[in-house]
This record gives sequence, C-alpha cells and structure tokens, in this order.
Amino acid sequence: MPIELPSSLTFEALGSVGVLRLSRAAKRNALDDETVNGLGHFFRQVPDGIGAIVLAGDGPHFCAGLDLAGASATPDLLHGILHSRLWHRAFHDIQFGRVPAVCVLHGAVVGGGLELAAATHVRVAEPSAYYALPEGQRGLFLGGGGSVRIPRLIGTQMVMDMMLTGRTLSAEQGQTAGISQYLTPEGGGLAKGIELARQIAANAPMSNFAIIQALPRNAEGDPGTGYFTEALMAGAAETSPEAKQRLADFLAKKAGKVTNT
Ligand code: 1HE
Repeated sequence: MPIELPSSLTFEALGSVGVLRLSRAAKRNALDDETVNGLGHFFRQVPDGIGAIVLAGDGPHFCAGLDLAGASATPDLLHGILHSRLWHRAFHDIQFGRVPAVCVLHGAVVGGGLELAAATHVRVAEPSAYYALPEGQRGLFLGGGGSVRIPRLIGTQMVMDMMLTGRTLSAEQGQTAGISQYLTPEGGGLAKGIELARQIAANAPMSNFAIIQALPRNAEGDPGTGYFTEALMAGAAETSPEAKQRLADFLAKKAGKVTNT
C-alpha cells in the first residue's frame, strides 16, 4: 500500500533501497510541522522489502532547519514545548526505526536540518555541504533532539562554539569533526548513499536491528545493562535462520572474505 506523504516529501523505491527526499526546495526544505510529522509517519511505515533508506534533499540545500515562519507564530511556552516533543517523536522514529537510514548532505545543513541528519545512521556529504546551528542568532534553542545527538557526534565544546559564535563548519571540517563519515565529489552523494544503503540492506535484518537499536543504547547506558542487552541481541542474531545460512555459506567457502579495500 503506498504511504501517504505530504507534498514536501517524495519517496521512490529502488529495489531493496528506498529514497526519501525533502522536496520543498523553494523554501530550502525548511521543516514545517507537516514535514516533521510526515517524516515520522514514513519511518514508522517503511514498506516491507525495503532494507535501508536514503534521505536526501531537493534543490541547492539539504535543509534550512525549522520553518521560521511557523515558529514565529508559537503562542506560548506550552505550545513551544509540545512543538519540540513533536520533533522528538518523529526523529526518534528515524533513529530507532525498522531499518537504517543513510543521509546525503549538500549545501546548507543547518539548525533542525543538522538535527535531522544526526538522527540518521550514516552520513554522506558533498563538498558544498556546510553546517551551522544559528539557533543562538535566531533567539531559539535546539528542539529536535540536537542537544543530545549532536554533542555525541562532534563533542559538546564544538556544539557550544557553533551555537555561541555562529561558527559554520565546511564539509571538510564536518568530516573531520565527525558529522559525515563519507565525503564524495559534488553531485556524487546520492549514488554513494544508494551504494551504502544497498550494502546495508544486504545484511541480515536481525543484525541491522541490533546495530541501530542496541548499539547506541549500550554505548550510552550503564555497562551492566549494556552487556546484558548485548548478550540478548547476540543470541537473537546468532540463532536466526539467516545467520545459520550465512555462517554455513562462509564455512563452505561460498561467502565473501573481509578484504582491505
Ligand atoms: C525559509 C527558511 C527557514 C529559507 N524557514 N523559510 N534556520 C535558519 O536560520 C536558516 C535560515 N535560512 C537561510 O539562512 C538561507 O535561507 C539558506 C542559507 C538556507 C538558503 O539561502 P538561499 O539564498 O539559497 O535561499 P533564500 O533566498 O534565503 O530562501 C529561499 C526561500 O526559502 C525564501 O522564501 P521566499 O518566499 O522569500 O522565496 C526564504 O524565506 C525561505 N526560507 N530558510 C522558513 N528556515 C526544532 S528547533 C530547530 C531550530 C532551527 O532550526 S533554527 C535554524 C533555522
């Protein structure tokens, strides 16, 4: 059944990979409530047969962050808090969804756009990508989970610097800081994102589930609970029929080796 999406989001299935695009280029893919809700809705209902998602942006920029037109109309404190919680729900469903997401970054990746990218699992950047958190300049604060996720990527001091001084990071600096894991030539981001998503989709689904659900929780939680959860996930993965087949293939010399590419 086709997923109903707002006009600001476009979905295309490419075999085992789904490509979801922010498609509100005229407003630089600024995130209004409809788009944020649409993102959550999509990641809760990733179609069967899709093993990984590529998230990209139409037009000259990945995402200009929060739609400032909508934000300027927030009537009171409670609505402001609830608005942030709406983002939290949607981005939680990206980070802890059924399948991993690869994000392709180009142009402005700012404010809520960087928060969105931080909720995905692998980030690919083109040289035009640049990163900023202009919340301080706009009289705002992070509201899409960025104060939790972005320091874990690049460190609290760097986030503080970006927010206090309005510092912008280039694609190269973002790569060094840990925002992106891959840097491609200009225009090569989508192809790289799809290539990575295909590799991810070829993994056993139980392994991918454990990687996106258990790994970050174990890395950030208390070690005792982490080791216990790890054991549960390891057992679940190891005893899955898919693992049995893959291990048998390796032992029968029918599976690929790990090579130094
Ligand atoms: C927007 C937005 C937006 C563009 N909300 N409408 N985010 C920001 O502070 C970033 C604000 N935007 C910019 O700095 C620039 O627009 C860009 C660097 C992203 C792009 O520049 P450019 O020259 O390519 O485009 P533009 O001409 O500035 O914008 C094109 C249109 O998009 C224009 O509307 P138009 O009707 O005049 O054509 C812009 O008004 C509109 N537009 N960005 C609304 N953000 C959960 S909390 C998160 C808090 C934050 O994200 S704070 C950071 C907000």
